[in-house]
Amino acid sequence: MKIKNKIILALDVQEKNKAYEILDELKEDLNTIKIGYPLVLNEGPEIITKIKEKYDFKIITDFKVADIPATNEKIVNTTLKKGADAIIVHGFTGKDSIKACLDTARENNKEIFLLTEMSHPGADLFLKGASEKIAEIGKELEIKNYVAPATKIDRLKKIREIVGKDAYIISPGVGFQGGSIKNTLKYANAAIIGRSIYNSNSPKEKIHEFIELSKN
Ligand code: NUP
Repeated sequence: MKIKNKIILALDVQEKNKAYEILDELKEDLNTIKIGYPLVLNEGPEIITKIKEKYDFKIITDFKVADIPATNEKIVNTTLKKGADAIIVHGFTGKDSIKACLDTARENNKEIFLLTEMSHPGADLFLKGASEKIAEIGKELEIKNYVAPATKIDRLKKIREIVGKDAYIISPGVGFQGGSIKNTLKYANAAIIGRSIYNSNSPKEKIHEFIELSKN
């Protein structure tokens, strides 16, 4: 997955017309977007198919899949068949649950992103102690793609050390949550950015600011 400008837009608006408005504005600057529950629960899962048909974006669905293997398989299969290119999967549920997602994605010729550690402060209580183990399970299962936090650079660095230089890490928490794009891209392949862009008066200017900051 080659991500244009190393930025993935987290499109957490809830109305499809707002989503289209932002995508129309940013379609030259991006080739990958992330959508999740805020948009899909409001507009229905067909929104994944509609965006895929209307635009040329890679779509990562942020459903943080976290169930038993049999249920994970159904969630992943349905999501990918709607047109998503990849799906984000929680790691704390353990190897069998992760593997069910991985196998289902492979059957669909699509990908999973394994979520190791989260970007918000509260995640430190449980996930900080588990994330290295989750990354190790990912490596063992030969998973290529990971999610790790831009707000905790030392943790992002640690996850990079575990998964290795050839793994693909995408990182949320830049901008609104306090992470710096420049520091994040030292260890991550791309930054996930939501509110700082879609809530800005000019999403286009804002994304160009991030592109500049990532270079300086
Ligand atoms: O650890 C995570 N932190 C996080 O913010 C894992 C995530 N998937 N996210 C998502 O990234 C979050 O749900 C939102 O869609 C996006 C960050 O958005 P923002 O803080 O830039 O608005």
